[in-house]
Amino acid sequence: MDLRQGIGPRRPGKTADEFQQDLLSNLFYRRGTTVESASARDAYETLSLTVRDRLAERRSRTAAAHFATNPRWVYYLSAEYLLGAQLEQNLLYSDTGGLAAEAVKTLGFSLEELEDLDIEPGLGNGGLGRLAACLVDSMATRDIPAVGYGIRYDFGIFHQIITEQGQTERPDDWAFHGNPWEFPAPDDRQTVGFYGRTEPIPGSPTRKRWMPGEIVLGEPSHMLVPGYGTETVNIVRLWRARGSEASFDLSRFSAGQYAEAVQEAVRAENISKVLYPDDSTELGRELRLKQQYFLVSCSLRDIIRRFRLRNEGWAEFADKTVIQLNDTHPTIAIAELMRLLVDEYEVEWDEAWSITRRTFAYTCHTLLPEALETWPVHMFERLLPRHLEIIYLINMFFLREVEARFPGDHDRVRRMSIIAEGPERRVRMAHLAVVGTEAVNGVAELHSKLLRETVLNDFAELWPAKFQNVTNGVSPRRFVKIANPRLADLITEGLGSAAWLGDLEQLAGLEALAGDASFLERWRAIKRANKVDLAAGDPDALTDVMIKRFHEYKRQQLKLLHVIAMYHRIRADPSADWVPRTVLFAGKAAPAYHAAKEIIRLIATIAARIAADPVVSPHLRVVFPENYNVTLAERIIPAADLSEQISLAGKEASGTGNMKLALNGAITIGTLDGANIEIRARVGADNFFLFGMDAYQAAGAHQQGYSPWAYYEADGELRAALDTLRAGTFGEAGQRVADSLLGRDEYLTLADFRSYVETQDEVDQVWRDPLRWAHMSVLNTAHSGFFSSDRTVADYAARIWRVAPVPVPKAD
Ligand code: NTF
Repeated sequence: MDLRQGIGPRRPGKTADEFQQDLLSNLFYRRGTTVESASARDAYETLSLTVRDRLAERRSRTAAAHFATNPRWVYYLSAEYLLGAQLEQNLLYSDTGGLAAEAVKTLGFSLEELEDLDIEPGLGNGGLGRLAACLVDSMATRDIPAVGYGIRYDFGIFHQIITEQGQTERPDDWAFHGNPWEFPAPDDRQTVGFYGRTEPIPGSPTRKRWMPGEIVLGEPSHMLVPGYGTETVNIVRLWRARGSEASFDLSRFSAGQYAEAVQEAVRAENISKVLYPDDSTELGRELRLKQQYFLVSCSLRDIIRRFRLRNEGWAEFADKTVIQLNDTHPTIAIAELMRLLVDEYEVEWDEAWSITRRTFAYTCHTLLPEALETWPVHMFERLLPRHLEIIYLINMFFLREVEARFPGDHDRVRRMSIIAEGPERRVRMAHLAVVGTEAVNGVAELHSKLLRETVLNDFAELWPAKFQNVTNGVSPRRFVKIANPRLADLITEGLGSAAWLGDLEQLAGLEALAGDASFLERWRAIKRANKVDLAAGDPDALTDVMIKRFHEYKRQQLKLLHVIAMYHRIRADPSADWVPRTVLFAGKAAPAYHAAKEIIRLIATIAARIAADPVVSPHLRVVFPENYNVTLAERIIPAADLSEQISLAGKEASGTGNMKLALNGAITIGTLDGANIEIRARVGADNFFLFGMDAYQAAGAHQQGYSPWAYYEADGELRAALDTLRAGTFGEAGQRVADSLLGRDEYLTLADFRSYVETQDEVDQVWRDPLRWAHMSVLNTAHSGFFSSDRTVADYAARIWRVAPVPVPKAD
């Protein structure tokens, strides 16, 4: 029976009755329960399956269209995906929200109740992982044939608890109740080797045989990624590690050695146990490299399997395949593809290298030297002996090329080598990523420029055409329509159509309404209602939010110095006409990053102190909702008035929270860093609170003898804030934060303090004029259309991937 001959599976129906019937069938036949005994979770799972079926039907048409077209594919390799909760998005993308709300009533539940059971898979850390989720959404929305590959961690990013002691971490067993959105695909299981040794193959100078010492299975499952306003449904395929059958030692088990009997299987399964295992030990670091190779090895074999379904030979591989490396984590893929081609498929080295280079592209997401990954050569040699040999060969040919271009420039050769020499030789993954790819891009204009001028300068001189910029973007569906339905409705009404959700530049039409007093009043009322929902303080107070990972370069400590300055001012003159503010922090710190955790602890102390102070608390509140994740972001962003984007210029590659907040009408206070610059250029300098030094001023400061003490001496208000911390008024954490600021102040917090506080005073002045504020707010939304991830994906498609959309026909 050929399904494409018209005899296919029964299509899920479109009417309310059909939806209702499908829901009941799923409750009986797939959940195995009845209406009378259905729990909320039964109802949630059943609804999810009913919605999923509708997407699965679109998926089958997508696969058929892709198969018939044999297109060029995008494969996105990422260690992280922060997909967010699935139910609401899938209701929106399948246009079944209304049907679902009615149908679940018959089971005795409301849709909201069931949405609360929808857990987000926390398979990422921060911006990098959420960007991956926005890009796969937009690839499907743009009809681009794509698969996102990642790891199905058993435990995602930790669950954060905040107490007055600061942050504690609990494991996040996200799939404890199961994950109805996931399809296991055990037949596509892959085998991955580690350790062992290599052997020459007689008669072949470049081929080798690798005999791994450990074998692990990679078992895939996938989640559906529907496009918005289109028929395409792509997938994200996630690998989970399993021991092979041989990893269970029956004889030991029979002898009562139960732990020993399963130890090999446990070791294998540890590979996909947690996202970013602690890397403060050698074992932890090795586990991370193991994860990276595990992801890459499974994914490349799957990519080759898919290629071979439609093609023969290798001539077309690079024309049909582009593999995007999301930062350096999957960079070992370059050596792995070489190994597969040369050792397993017997392709000549030069041809294999040509294929490899044309297949990959690399996105760099940082400028911080400590975030550019390197691995000790000795670890590589033990874990991936064949890959190290291949990297040496790649490096040898590459350095010859450098020598030929720059004869006698030995220093350049040393700087550019993939292997860093020194007491401990290390493999520089970013260098491998630049050498082995066709395109390299940064994630905002400034970032791409600084990459070319600083960390990757030698490479940009060698291959200027390779370097590009693709400014990040965010999904307007998730971050406006789903997160902020009131605002989405007003925008749709104002623009006369909902087409902006698929073409965000249309928001520019709001400019015409920015002078309309009644529109501004409604705009304000929505912000207020969102604040009431968030329930984080007085809805009439200025809601000042700093939501992002905790890192010293992002400078949460600068925001705190401002809070302490306000605290002092209010205490000194309680009856003055203060602008009421709620300062909201949210975000996680890496468990081993002690300085960042001190800052969280200090925030918790200050928040409690202010709350207990009857003089200050009517005017100022500090709140710290715990466990920041996509779901919490969707509640905070619509309620924000002021968006804190205050990193030291030159350190934040892009930022994406800045875009989400501007899109929702928050006004940015920020430095000339990352995408802030592009936001300001679009929303207009008058609608953006700029402060601080620029990246070039910041870069020279330490060499020019920067002294935090000079700022301390010169600024009475700063001195008072730091003295309060030093005196221990806000506990030991405060003392340590002050010591760090007065010690080295790596991120020039004190240097930017005065400019920051003065700009915050300006913020207060504007806030006192509510219509002016609302006007600025509308203009922020109106001019944020550029920051749609649909535009980002269109940029990648045109300039880096060179892929064309493949439309999927509608069901007849
Ligand atoms: C992050 N990089 C950057 O710090 C953010 O500025 C940027 O918005 C996101 O990537 C997405 O591009 C990283 O997380 C990493 F890992 F590269 F440091």
